[in-house]
Amino acid sequence: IGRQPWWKEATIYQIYPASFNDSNNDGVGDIPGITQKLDYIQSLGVDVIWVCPMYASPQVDMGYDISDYEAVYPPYGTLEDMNTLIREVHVRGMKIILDLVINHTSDQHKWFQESRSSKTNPKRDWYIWRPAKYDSNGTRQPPNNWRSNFGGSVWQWDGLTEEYYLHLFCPEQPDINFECDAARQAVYQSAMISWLERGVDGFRIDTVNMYSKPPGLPDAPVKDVTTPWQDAGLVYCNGPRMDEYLGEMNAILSRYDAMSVGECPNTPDPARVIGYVSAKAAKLNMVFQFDSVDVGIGKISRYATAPFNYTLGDIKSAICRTQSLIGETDAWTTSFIENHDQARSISRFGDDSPRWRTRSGKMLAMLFASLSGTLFIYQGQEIGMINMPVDWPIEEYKDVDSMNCYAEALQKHGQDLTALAHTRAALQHLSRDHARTPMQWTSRVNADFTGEDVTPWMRVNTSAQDGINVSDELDDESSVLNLWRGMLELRQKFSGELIHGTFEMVDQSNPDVLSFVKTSRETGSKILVVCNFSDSDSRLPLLKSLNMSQAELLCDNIPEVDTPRKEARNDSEASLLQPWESRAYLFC
Ligand code: TEU
Repeated sequence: IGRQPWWKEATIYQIYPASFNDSNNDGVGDIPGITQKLDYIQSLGVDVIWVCPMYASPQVDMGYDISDYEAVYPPYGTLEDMNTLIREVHVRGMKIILDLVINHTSDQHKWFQESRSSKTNPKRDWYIWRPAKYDSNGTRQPPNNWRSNFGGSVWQWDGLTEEYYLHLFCPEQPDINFECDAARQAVYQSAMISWLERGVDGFRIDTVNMYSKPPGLPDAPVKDVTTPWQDAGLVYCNGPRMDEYLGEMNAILSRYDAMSVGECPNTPDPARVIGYVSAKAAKLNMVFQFDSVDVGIGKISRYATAPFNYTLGDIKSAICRTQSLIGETDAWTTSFIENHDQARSISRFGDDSPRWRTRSGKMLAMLFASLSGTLFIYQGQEIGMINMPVDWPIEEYKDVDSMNCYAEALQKHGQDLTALAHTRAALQHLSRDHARTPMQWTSRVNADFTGEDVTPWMRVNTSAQDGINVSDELDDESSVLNLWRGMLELRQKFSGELIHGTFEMVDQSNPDVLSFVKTSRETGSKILVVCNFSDSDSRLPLLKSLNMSQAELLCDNIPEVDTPRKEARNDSEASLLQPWESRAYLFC
């Protein structure tokens, strides 16, 4: 295999600055708050932190609407605080990556202010402006039928110069025109080079496959007849000049030995993904595919779904698709199930009731820590944080996506309470807000995220008082937190199997148990992982290819049940899996 790049065996911990740790008691997390917790993060076994946008921003989309790439959002701190964070990360032998959000800027960015000021402004072409179309009644219409990711049309009419501009997300997030060379170079300089010069070690690249728009901006096929605005993800992602732009960006990153992980939605074709992440292609080191986090979301739109609308088979095939990138090709992949855009995984794929939340959380940790690729953990995932309680009112939801979705439902269904209840149930299950409640450090009021007398920007989840917090879990050997620590150690010790190994799903048709074998390419040694995704007893799969009498139990999520039972594998009791039980066995 030769010398591996540093980012392959790294475990990366994602930090959402607003909700991580508030050092100055203003109710909002901040950069000094992150620096204070670096020892904690390192003690987990983490090598790299990824800090979500901390740039100057009007915060319409929590900092993914940037008004100045080279300034810090004042409530989070200063450039000096960033310098300190970068330095303190490096002192510990860790690395830091930032979010690179360049598909769009904020409408408050000076580039856009200039661009919108007149049709002849030199920066007019830095954004995507189009004239109106007129229908047979002479009514003004946007140039095409694309639906914005946050609802409504992607086109915003600008009265001053009487043209529309394109925004794939909020109207306050106008898309940059990557076809304009000057705009591209300014983006690279301001958003990338300025931070690489400050010492950051790479980027998580937002919406990485949306920069090149399809020529002519053609209409999307009509899937939803109840609205003029159609999901156009497959139309506007992966446009013809993507490889060229990513090649330019990769050339810059390579000069700094910096890593890249791109967010790659709407890309069902594995060949297209491999084109981004094969080493030879030299575009991106790895991407986040959406296969696993999209399990159970609505087909027509994200929240148009009933909770738990999936089978274990859907999870299995999602995992197979992303794991298959590592194998015959020189591509690399990622393992993750949470981030700031996803509800909590225990609430989605485990069971967040008090009875099973710890056990199912540990099972999910064993599963995702055993997959090949670079591992990402989202803040709070390591302590098994769960969704906001279902009895919280809609006022506790803050995300623009949730708000727009609810407003749309109100408009569509008015006083139809059943339809509204359906939307509310979908938000209770899937909303991005669940990932954004403050980090739970202790069981005290406000969980020590901020002072006890402060009103935090989002309400602290009451589960902090039920044992889901760092302080209680550090003291508890059988906590989700300590299982994650154990798994991160095993991941380093058995990196040949767990990080680089080949992946084989076994017992594929079993509707309750997910089982797979990881094999080291160097030694041939194998690790079998079994996860019972059900709240009743199941059985270990019968695998003719593995000699169970030679298996060594490496890790399991019910250590309180005596080990001899699990090791006496020839009797039938040993093959019994309890609800949500998971085990990992080594075969040397
Ligand atoms: O998300 C991009 C993305 O693909 C979203 O459509 C995602 O599926 C959505 O958030 C689900 O509701 C990135 C960021 O991760 C997200 O936080 C930003 O809001 C978005 O880009 C715009 O910058």
